Amino acid sequence: MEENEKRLVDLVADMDEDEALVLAQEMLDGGVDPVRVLELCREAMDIVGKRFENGEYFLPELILAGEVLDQIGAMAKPLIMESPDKPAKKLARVLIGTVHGDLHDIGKNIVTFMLDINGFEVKDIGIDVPAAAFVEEIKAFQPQVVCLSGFLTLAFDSMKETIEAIKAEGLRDRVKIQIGGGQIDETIRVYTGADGYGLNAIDAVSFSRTCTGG
Ligand code: B12
Repeated sequence: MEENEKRLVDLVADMDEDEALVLAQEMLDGGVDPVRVLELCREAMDIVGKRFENGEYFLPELILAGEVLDQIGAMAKPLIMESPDKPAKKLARVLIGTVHGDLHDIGKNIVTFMLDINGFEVKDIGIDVPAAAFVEEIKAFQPQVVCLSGFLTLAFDSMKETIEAIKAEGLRDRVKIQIGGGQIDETIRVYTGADGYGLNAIDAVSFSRTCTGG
């Protein structure tokens, strides 16, 4: 990792909001890939999470970290949108939401944004979404892909319930389901009954492309 990259991770993790924003802007102005800048922020969030687990940080720090990330996201997103390989027409419909019991949405918002600029028609139904709401939206919006996001461990059960509800309504064969956020792996994918899992927004785009031939 380059020196500036490491400094950005440290500044965000150390809650040095003003300096973090200045450095992020400098890096973006200097031509650093905005997707890379967002990835560095995600790494910083892992450090924030560990400090929270260890009792060094508390809820206010989690909230502040989320705000810093939102602000850096707002700087980076317009630059990602200028990218020349952006497809002109919408490819397929993707429904996305954070499952019930879970309020984390920064990662979901990045995934939504990346799907959108990569040509998918994305409907984001927010946070703490009950299984029944996913079912209704599948009926109304008719997506080819459903993305379930969740960061908490308890989200795994909500994802499983959501997929079971989709199955119970006879809609399971109509959609490909991908899960993401937090500590998700193949074991969790099997547990929840999803078709795939992803670790970042790029995985979400690749999965949706593969599923829809886009
Ligand atoms: C910011 C934050 C918050 C903010 C959230 C603000 C918001 N608007 O989202 C606030 C303060 C609200 C919060 C609250 C809580 N939090 Co919190 N939070 C975090 C923190 C520090 C960062 C999360 C984040 O935004 N990361 C950055 C984004 C960009 O990354 P991401 O979410 O992983 O998303 C990427 C990928 O996962 C992926 N992705 C995401 N969704 C999807 C979907 C699909 C389909 C795909 C393919 C990919 C994908 O792509 C994204 C972009 O690359 C994490 C620690 C950490 N390790 O990150 C703890 C963390 C998630 N929180 C935690 C906890 C415990 C809580 C609280 C219970 C605290 C409390 N005592 O109240 C509450 C729970 C509230 C609730 N019911 O949800 C724990 C969870 C532990 C667990 N295993 O369950 C963590 C891990 C901290 C820790 N180590 O203890 N939190």
